Amino acid sequence: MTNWRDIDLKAKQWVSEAGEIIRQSFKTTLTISTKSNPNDLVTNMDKDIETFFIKKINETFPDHKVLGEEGQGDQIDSTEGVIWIIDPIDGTMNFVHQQRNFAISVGVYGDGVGQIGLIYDIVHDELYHAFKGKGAFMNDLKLPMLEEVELSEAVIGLNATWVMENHRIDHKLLTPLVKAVRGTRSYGSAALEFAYVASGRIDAYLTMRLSPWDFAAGLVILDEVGAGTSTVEGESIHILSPSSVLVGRKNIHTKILKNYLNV
Ligand code: 2AM
Ligand code: CA
Ligand code: CA
Ligand code: CA
Repeated sequence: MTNWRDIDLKAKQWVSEAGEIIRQSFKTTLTISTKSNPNDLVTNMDKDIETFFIKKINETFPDHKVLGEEGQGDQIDSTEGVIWIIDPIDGTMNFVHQQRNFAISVGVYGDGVGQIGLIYDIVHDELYHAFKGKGAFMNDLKLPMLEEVELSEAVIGLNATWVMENHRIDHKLLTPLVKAVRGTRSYGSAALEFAYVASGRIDAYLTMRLSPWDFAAGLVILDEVGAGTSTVEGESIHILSPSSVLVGRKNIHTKILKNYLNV
């Protein structure tokens, strides 16, 4: 039988150690390169931190699999077994430009079911964590279940990209939503946006293109506070596939799907 408590302890220990490595890296010079386009950045630290996790996991749990953004983990085509889904640095552009507003994101799934979610905001020393069925926390503080708010009093996480012409969504759909809400924010780290929805700092988050390592941890944490989570088509998010994502307080999630995304 899988000992999820033991996995949780180790995951937290390694996230904390990885955070310290990243903190130390502020004193050194980063090597920065680009991936899919000139604005898609990656640094030596993204790769080093992913390698750090893979080494620890392979040594301690040789039968577990790892899926990481930088591609040094396993080739995975089934949700069977224990899979660690890791984004070593989520918000690399912020890491490079601001040295803040980025996080380590670690989700651990068993046969496709999210069991552990950790999002660590290193600079603020804020660890958002959840263990399936045991609630979500920010450090030692238990996060309350999310309550309803009026859309007119909601602040939503939304990148300006999706309100301009783009090939993923009819941008005209979102203009009325931007008008209806109290305000919009874009933090540049999907993991932190999930953590902020979970902790009530924002009321929803909508984005058109994320990968498993962006949402694996966030979805576990959001489940524990009773958030609504789906694709923008209102379907459930598949844990191993790229996806659009809409998460938020249940009533806001439903309202955005029905009244703005025409689901
Ligand atoms: P990353 O920093 O780990 O790459 C930025 O808006 C958010 O979207 C970040 O969480 C970023 O994760 C994520 N993202 C996903 N795909 C991306 C891409 N192709 N280019 C830039 N950011 C991407
Ligand atoms: Ca990236
Ligand atoms: Ca990411
Ligand atoms: Ca990343």
